[in-house]
Amino acid sequence: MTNKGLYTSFVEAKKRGEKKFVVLIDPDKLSLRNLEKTIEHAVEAKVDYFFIGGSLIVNNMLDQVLQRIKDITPIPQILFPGNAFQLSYRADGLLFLSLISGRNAELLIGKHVISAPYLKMSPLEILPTGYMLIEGGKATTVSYMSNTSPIPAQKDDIALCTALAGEMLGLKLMYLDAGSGAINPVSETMIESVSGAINVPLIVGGGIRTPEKAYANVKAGADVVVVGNAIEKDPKLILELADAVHSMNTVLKK
Ligand code: 1GP
Repeated sequence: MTNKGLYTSFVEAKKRGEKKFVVLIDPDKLSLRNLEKTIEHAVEAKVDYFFIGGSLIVNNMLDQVLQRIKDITPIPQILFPGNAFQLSYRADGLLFLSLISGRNAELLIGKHVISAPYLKMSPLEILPTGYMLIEGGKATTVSYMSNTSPIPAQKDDIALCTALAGEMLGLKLMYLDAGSGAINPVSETMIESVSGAINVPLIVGGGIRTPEKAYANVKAGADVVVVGNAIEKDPKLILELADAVHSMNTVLKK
């Protein structure tokens, strides 16, 4: 459980108003050929972090994917685990997720108790994260697997109070997620409400497909934008999405 400076990098960027773009890689969904292309575009686009994870991970690609990325680029790799088995010392950090939008005790604290001793010995930087599932227009794997209901899409006030409570409990990052492949991504009004209420960095993902939406999210207050699905379909999109998020940084410098 070492300090690799990942959390500091999120906080320092937030202080400077600098926005970060993350490529989410689900080792289940990606072919090795697509992985190479994805890494190539990510390096070119100056992507800030990789999140690596999926709800299931039924193949044995996790270590291979982590190693392959490491061989090519120093862009930090953060595990975004769908369950307690998705751990690897090859990554740099781990989002230690507490599913605070749900009421499943196992995903609020139960699984964490089981994995804590292992993580304590690991070289991973642990990033305590309040994970909030927001209704995104279709049933998601996370919702089904976690046996929890998402926060209704229009209930900005519930999202705000949940994030506030998560921050008061000491969680260091907040993640608003409409779920992978969501039809409706998290709304800008919800992002604005939540980001205005908390001090910790805010991550937003789920169903983001266009540079316009990525830009609208950072403008509304997201500190970090995550895209997975759209990039799996078209790795070239990484460049436009990263540019859209990072263009906010140029605006701020002026
Ligand atoms: C899902 O936030 C991520 O957990 C990314 O979602 O795959 O829809 O981009 P997409």
